[in-house]
Amino acid sequence: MIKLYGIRMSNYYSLAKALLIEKGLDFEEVKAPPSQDEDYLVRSPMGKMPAIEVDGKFLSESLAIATYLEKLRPSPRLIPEDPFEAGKTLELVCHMKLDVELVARRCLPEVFFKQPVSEETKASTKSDLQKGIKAVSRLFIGEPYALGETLTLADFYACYCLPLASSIAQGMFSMDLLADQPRMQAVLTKMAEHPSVRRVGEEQKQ
Ligand SMILES: N[C@@H](CCC(=O)N[C@@H](CS)C(=O)NCC(=O)O)C(=O)O
Repeated sequence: MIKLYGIRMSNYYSLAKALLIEKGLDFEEVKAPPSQDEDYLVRSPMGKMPAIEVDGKFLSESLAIATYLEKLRPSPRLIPEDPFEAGKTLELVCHMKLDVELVARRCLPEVFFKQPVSEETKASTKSDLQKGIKAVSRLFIGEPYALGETLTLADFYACYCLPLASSIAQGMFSMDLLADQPRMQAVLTKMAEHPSVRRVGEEQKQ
């Protein structure tokens, strides 16, 4: 059985968990807060969560995990079979991950843990975040899902990247990151009711 390492409050742990549920795979959750201890780094070389264990072997990075799960259990398909559409899905995933979530994360210590970040960091975060959300907006072209009529991996990344970035933008800059993004808002509303995502949310409260 697949083991999922991390803690439930993590957005990327929640994403990996939602994908395991979506794919109908059996898995066991192992509580493992991030650490730089050697036994943790064996599972996840940057000491981050999530990581999974399969037959005694480890895999970290949510996108690597998502790719593995897609190959392991192709149905329901979350990365389109068409090569170009598959590329477009991963393109959108990468921009949400790298140009929105990861950028907002620079100010996470101040917003969530009252650990001040520098004025320089705040300024670069604000401008990079505005650029990142515009980039994502250009690619977020579908309805009712991010890329059209079919649910894809991009919808899961939207669900677990955009709300975190939005809370940080609100807490740090009083900025409503999604104010002019009705498509993103509609996807977040739809995904909040999606069964695997709901289960993750319910179990997070336990
Ligand atoms: N690129 C990684 C990011 C994972 C990540 O940022 N995890 C956070 C929790 S949501 C973490 O472990 N942070 C602890 C740390 O940075 O030391 C992925 O996609 O899995």
